[in-house]
This record gives sequence, structure tokens and C-alpha cells, in this order.
Amino acid sequence: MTRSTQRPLRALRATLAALLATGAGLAAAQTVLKIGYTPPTASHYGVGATVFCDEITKGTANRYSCQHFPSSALGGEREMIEAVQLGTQDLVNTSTGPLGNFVPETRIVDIPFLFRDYEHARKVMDGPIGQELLKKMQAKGLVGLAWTENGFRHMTNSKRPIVQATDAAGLKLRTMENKVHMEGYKTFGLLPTPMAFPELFGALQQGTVDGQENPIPVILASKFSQVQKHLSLTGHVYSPAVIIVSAPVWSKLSEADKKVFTEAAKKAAVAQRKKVNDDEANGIAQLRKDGMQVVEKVDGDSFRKAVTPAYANFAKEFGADRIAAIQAVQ
Ligand code: EAX
Repeated sequence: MTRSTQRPLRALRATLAALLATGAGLAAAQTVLKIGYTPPTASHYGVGATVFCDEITKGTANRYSCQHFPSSALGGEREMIEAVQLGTQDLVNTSTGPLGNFVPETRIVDIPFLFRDYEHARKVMDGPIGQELLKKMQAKGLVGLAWTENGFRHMTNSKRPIVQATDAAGLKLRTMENKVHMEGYKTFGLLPTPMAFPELFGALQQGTVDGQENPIPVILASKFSQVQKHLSLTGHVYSPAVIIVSAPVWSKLSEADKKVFTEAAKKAAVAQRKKVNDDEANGIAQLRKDGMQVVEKVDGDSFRKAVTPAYANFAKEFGADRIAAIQAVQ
């Protein structure tokens, strides 16, 4: 090699070294992850997502942070789960509404009147059954970090107070894109109309549907009192939620960072559930103030009786033993 070819080589080496240094600098710089959810920032989802993001920022010494996309800014829950599966969205805090279309095993927790109360539901989701379902998501390219919470769902409508199942009969009710819900609600005589959440407010306003069902925190945060007169505390189904991270993001994390993310999601769940508790405790008075007529004493047995025949199909789909195992959790 002559002197004249060595000099450009040395220069090239220096440039490469400089480039590598910049690359290393980039790797240590902040990665901003996109997290989406359908209700606004002030909702239980926003509370959970905020805790999650604060924790990962702290736990990774600023290497990771979040950009929030509340209020369906990235679309409905089905679209967001799909985007996380594709890796074009990093994180979602979503209900299980459309999740069964991706991970069919999770549908079991969407069975109406499966859970007795919040204590029961949270125990199942945090226990072996819920943790097993989180693992099932991995096979579908969805990394479920922890079960957060949407809450027990209650019916609202523009037509009449619902006290018993026969009052619900004939109402056109928006449902999530969830087969198990739809099958269950048909037994109440409702006409289930699946629709993505971002379209719901407009559909209620225009009367495309008579009603919808959602937990108190969603009814509050989405201001459904502006477009619905009647609220009945039917609590006909528990609506779990989950923080999911995309596989491309997950696979880049070190073991230590994975632990930070998982612990962050668990803390988010605690905060999100606390907000659900607070909204359940204070929200009904607020909704009354906002003009809703509230039926607190619903004839729950009339709904439970109506849905009993559908349990034969649920047993066929999920296994009677698995349903019984959830019911048996004390
Ligand atoms: O997760 O679609 C729904 O009704 C959900 O409950 C809402 O998006 C919050």
C-alpha cells in the first residue's frame, strides 16, 4: 500500500469512528413510544397510561418515554391492537372488547355475569388464569404486560328506564366488536349493533342506535350524559383492559428493561383500578347532576336468568371446567 492510499483510508476510518460514536449516542438517547387509548387523558385509561409512562421513564433513566394519543387519536381499539401487532404502534391500553378477534382464548373473560364483583374479577385477572391469558397473547405477536381495567358495564339509552331484562328487549344497543357480548345481550332481547368506539357518540346523537353500555368512568369521560337520558346499573359484564406492547419494541429491551416495563404496567393497573373505584363512588351523582335518570336497583336476576341458556354455548366454546374454575375463585 502506498502512502497516497493510506491517507484517505485513515480519513475513512476517522469518519467511521465518528459515525459509530453518533450511533452509540443515538442508542442512548430517548426513544419515544406511542401509547394510544380511546377515552380522554382524564379518564381511568389516561391515569393508568400516565403511571406506566412515568415509571418506564424513571426506571430506564430517561431512555424511554411516551407520547400519549388519548381520545381515539390513533383509532378504535381494534385498529390500535392491529397496529401494535404490526409494530406500527408501540403501546395500547385497551379493553378486551375486540381482543378476542386476535386472541380467541381471552373471550372467556367477556362472558356476561361471570364475575361477582370487582374483588373477584381483579383476583382472577391477577391470578394464574389471567396470567395464562396474557401468555396466550404472545403467540399472536402481542405482548400483554398486565391487566388494567375498564370496569363493570352498565346500560344507557334514550328511550326508557331499564329495571329488568324485558325493559331492555327491543332496544338497538351499540356493542363492542365482541361475539361473546353480542351473544349474551341477545338473550336480553336487545338488538346488538357492533360499532367502533370513535363512532359511538355521533351514533347516539343521531339516534342510529338507542343506547350503549360502558363502565361509569367511560360514560363520565365521554360525556354520554349529553346524548343519553337513562342509565341503569346493570353491571351485566366485567370489562377487563390490558397494556400491550409491540413485539419489535419488546424484543429490543434488555432483561432489566423488560422488568421495568412489566412492573410499570402493574403499577398502572393499581392506579387505573383506583380511578375506576373513585368514578364508581362519585360518578353516579355527577351523571344525575348532568341530567341522567339513574336506575340503581336493577332486577339482576331477570338478566341472569335470561342469559343462562347462552352458558351452554359458552361451555362448548371455552369448556365448562374453565368457566367453573373462574367462578370458583374466592
Ligand atoms: O375501552 O368500546 C368501548 O365501549 C370501550 O369500553 C371503550 O373503548 C373503552
